[in-house]
Amino acid sequence: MRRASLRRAGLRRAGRGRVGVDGIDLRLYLVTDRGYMGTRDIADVVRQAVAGGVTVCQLREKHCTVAELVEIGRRLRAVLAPLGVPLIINDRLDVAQVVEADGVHLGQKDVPYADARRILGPQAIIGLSVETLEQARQAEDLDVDYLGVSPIYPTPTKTDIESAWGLDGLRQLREASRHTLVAIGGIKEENAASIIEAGADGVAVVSAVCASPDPEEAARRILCEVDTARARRADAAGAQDGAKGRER
Ligand code: TZP
Ligand code: MG
Repeated sequence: MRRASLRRAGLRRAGRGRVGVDGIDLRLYLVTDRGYMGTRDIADVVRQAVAGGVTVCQLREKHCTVAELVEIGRRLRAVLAPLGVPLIINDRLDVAQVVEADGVHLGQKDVPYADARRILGPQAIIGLSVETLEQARQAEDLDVDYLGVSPIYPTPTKTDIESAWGLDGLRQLREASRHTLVAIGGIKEENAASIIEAGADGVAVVSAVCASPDPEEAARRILCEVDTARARRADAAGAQDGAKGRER
């Protein structure tokens, strides 16, 4: 599904600093919540957020029927596919299939990863939430496209959580996991850079963009923080490699 969507877009987003496997750009991952959007239409908010630089979008509407998810999913796909921005569906493989989304995001209590991969196929983007190091260790054997590090900080957007990773937990996870890490939970412009510095490859946001009166500007500012921190990290890694080279 993913390749088809990129083909439809007719572009590969060259030069945007892709993150993740197989060309998926996971730097700024928008997760929807209409509860934050007031009377605004979800497709308009998503369109604006993408104009600000959102690189991937997950449809996550906990209070919708399946029929509503399909209807919204189709509309979001029509917005996102021409722009080459992948659409991921939270939890539900059936909705992902019906709307021809690019993939699905799974929690620990959803359909097991192996079944999702078997059903959706090798091209699908499949992400998995991890809440503990133990879950991350189990995910080492899985060919997931990314791990959702959930949550970094406690957040009113999702309250059924037992603990939060914090920056120290994220650093530990970075050491322990081979996967691309997308951090989520309490992330906003002010703390995005510190989360990248602690080892995340990208950040996922709900309220920081969905509740903003200007989703485009909100996304732009967060992406700027992410890119600046990623560039700093790359420079630091380059300097370290250079020092090692001189030692030899
Ligand atoms: N999973 C872990 S935290 C979270 C989800 C869906 C919600 C994050 O919301 P916000 O508003 O970006 O803190
Ligand atoms: Mg779930």
